[in-house]
Amino acid sequence: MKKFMKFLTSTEGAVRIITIVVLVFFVTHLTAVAKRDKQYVAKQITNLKVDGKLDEWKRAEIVAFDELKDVGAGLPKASDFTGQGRVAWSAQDATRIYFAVQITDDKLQDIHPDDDKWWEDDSVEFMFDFDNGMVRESLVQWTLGANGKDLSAAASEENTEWVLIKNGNDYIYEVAIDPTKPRGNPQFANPAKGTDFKAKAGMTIGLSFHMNDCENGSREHQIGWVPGGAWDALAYGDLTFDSEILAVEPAGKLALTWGAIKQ
Ligand SMILES: [Ca+2]
Ligand SMILES: [Ca+2]
Ligand SMILES: [Ca+2]
Ligand SMILES: [Ca+2]
Repeated sequence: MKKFMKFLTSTEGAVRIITIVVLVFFVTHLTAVAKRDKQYVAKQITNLKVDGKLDEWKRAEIVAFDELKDVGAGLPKASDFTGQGRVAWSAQDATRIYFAVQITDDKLQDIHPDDDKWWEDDSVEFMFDFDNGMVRESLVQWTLGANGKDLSAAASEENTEWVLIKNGNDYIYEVAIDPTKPRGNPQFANPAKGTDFKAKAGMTIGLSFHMNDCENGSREHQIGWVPGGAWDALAYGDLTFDSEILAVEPAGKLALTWGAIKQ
């Protein structure tokens, strides 16, 4: 006992005890909160229409694509590249993740065929760490070409519903990705990851979404929501699914309810 008291009152003992208390605090308190530097809290949109009209997204948080990733000497001018994105989900459609991305880009580069060097054609990438492995091997990549057609990496007709509306230099992507459906390029399919994905309120996965802005034959910027390498799992943000419902199907459902009330 005396020995223990001596240990307690010694500097070394005190440091050890404080260290243990701090560690216990971190383990018990911090595992439930954000694991990564940035967090996006995705709310629900029921009956999403993938039509390029973003009415149902009005209340969703907008994040800027203003962080350089693998490529770029500095931030581009607004006219060269501007981007922003939103994320949502629905408990009624829980194997899919919804995205709205708006891009302004002055020159469209599309010089490679579908699924070939997609990072050197203008494209938006959605990358996930479904099981929070925080290592490269955990990551899965979807790449959607700014030509409105190319589906690359893990993206396939089966697992991606999307439209791209181009109006001059302005692009609107509306996208629903279903990681449980068959994947595209086998080399990027990473079939062990996310194939049983089902979102639920309170769940967190890793996300990076960003644009490859290409022109003059090369990729000039890779720029998105979180800084750091696209394949660096530690440079992702937390995507957390929240139960709040932002929007229901606008016109149709409302009209039906009103019709039912009137009868
Ligand atoms: Ca829509
Ligand atoms: Ca550009
Ligand atoms: Ca292409
Ligand atoms: Ca471009």
